Amino acid sequence: MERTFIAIKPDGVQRGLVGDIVRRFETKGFILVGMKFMQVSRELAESHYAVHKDRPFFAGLVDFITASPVVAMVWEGDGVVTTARKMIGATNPLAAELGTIRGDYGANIGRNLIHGSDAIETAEQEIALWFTPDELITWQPTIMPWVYE
Ligand code: DAT
Ligand code: MG
Repeated sequence: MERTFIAIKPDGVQRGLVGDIVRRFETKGFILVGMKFMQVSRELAESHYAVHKDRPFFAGLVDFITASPVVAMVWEGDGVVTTARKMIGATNPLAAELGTIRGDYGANIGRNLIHGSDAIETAEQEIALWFTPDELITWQPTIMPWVYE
């Protein structure tokens, strides 16, 4: 089944929003297949955000993501990449719809709480960057038939 990479950024952890954010993905019916609380190295941050390396905000972004621990996760489900992006909301929290994570909790583009892969191919690359295969668990919740036809 489809998988996506999600990370609760340092501001989400510092503000005590880990539980709320995880709950949203759980209650939606997505399946957690990997999760770790970690301090991000500059090397990992620069690889993860390599696509933005020439943007003016790149240095600040790497400083921010390495400043304090994050919660890195992999979630699984039909259409999880696109739906997780909808649940996260627009990049700028001021533009994000209320009801989304960024729309409900964010007030600044440089403190937008959470990362989610933007496409299936990106998700595969990001999962491989952040997790080793043995850190991912393929399993089926016993409630599965009541969530997936
Ligand atoms: P997203 O996280 O929604 O995929 P992105 O990939 O365009 O957004 O940018 C990655 C992160 O970089 C984003 O979450 C916050 C930061 N960022 C993007 N645009 C920015 C800007 N104009 N000023 C400051 N930070 C920005
Ligand atoms: Mg992005």
